[in-house]
Amino acid sequence: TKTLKDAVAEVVPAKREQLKKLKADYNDANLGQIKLENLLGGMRGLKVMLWEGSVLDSERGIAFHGKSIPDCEKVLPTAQDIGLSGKEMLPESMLWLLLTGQVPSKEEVKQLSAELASKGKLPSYAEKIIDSFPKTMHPMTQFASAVASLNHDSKFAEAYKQGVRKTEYWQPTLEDSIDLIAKLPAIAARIYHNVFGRGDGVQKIDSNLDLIGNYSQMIGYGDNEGMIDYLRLYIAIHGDHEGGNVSAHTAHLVGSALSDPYLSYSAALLGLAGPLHGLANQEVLGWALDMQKKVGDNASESDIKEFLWTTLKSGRVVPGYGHAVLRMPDPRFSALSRFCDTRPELKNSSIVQLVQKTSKVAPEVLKEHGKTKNPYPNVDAASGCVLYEYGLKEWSYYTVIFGISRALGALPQLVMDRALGLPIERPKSLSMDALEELLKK
Ligand code: NMX
Ligand code: MLT
Repeated sequence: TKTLKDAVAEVVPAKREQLKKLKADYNDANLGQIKLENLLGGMRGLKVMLWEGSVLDSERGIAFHGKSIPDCEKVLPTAQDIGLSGKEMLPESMLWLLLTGQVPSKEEVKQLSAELASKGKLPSYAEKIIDSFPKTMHPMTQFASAVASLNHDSKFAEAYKQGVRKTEYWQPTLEDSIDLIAKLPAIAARIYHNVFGRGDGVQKIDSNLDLIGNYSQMIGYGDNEGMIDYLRLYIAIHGDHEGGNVSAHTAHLVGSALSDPYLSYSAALLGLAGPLHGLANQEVLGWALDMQKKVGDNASESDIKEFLWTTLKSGRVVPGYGHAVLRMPDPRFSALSRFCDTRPELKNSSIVQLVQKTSKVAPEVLKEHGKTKNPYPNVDAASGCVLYEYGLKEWSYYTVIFGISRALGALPQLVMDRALGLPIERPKSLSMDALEELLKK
């Protein structure tokens, strides 16, 4: 059975060759024009980043190395496949796919799970740092700070100091990335325990469990099969959403300065903590509960519409709706909804029902409102209500779970950036005066 490191080592020469050929054949090719509206409009649509793990199509949604979510659900090994219980794909399987472009065998996933378990314990200095945070500090601030602190042990930073060759940068980057992914559950669980008093408080790791089996155990859900499988699905499908989203892009940008994976991913988490990005899943739940208070159970469509209009007329965005790229309901939303349909405990939940009903009504309202380019639900519309129904009701914690996931995509790209020797990112900026001068010519 191949290790993940062996599998990546096999892929690197072909990727280098592909880049060489692309440069040789097309270095001067035009990928489109840059208009002023791109510069002023958040660079939407500009093809200016290389990202191997996934590509987002506005009409079809995300594809991980060409595989849609339903494709992944068919082929990626599940907990059952490695001798545990649970039918959803494992985040370990997604990580393998994102790093190598290949579907791992059951044995490879089992071995990766064991490797992550063996590396999952936090050093005591990191535990002390986490324990020193005030309980009132937002869990995402704690998460990003704790991740940054682990750069104390970075193998990449050490290797760089020792003068490692550029062609070998990817190797300690991969080691740091695997170490970090292994430790994210324990960091997240310790924060959960400190802030909300839940979970075992000691982040014990069982070497026979998968990454999320262990995480669930640490946050007090070790006996809840539904929740464990939900977390596996959630964390697998939030892993990557091509490169331009704020968190992934930030990891890539910071990493381009050869900051190690801990620093790069810490920065990514700080971007994920914004309400227009990952914090939206916390916002959705608060908003949906306000709606529930107002409209009650079994709300009518017109009550929901009225609530939506109240939100819009107050000048706020409807959280969980719209997207910078997608022009369709987010396939991740559909995958989570499908999960709800298969579980009786969720199907009958009033908050899950309200969220589902809202997803039928909101597009019409948002179309009538006329601003949003995409009136459909994104993944955040669905993710929180399931956690809430399973009893994880502390929604200021929800984005931390997203943060465990995004490492599965952002860190593999960092490995690839180093394997391909991509340069420091440094786009050109202009002032308005400079723009006027340029455009008048
Ligand atoms: N509710 C109300 N107005 C919206 C919404 C929404 N859900 N989405 C977009 N708009 C407005 C937007 O504020 C903008 O208004 P203005 O011209 O006054 O600035 C206008 O519609 C055009 O925006 P778009 O081009 O459609 O969207 P953009 O690409 O700029 O932003 C989001 C994308 C996702 C930031 C935006 O749709 C939004 O704020 N959604 C709500 C927050 C959310 O769910 N974020 C999670 C995204 C997914 N994730 O996990 O990161
Ligand atoms: C994501 O998963 O990063 C979000 O959907 C935002 C994006 O893709 O821009």
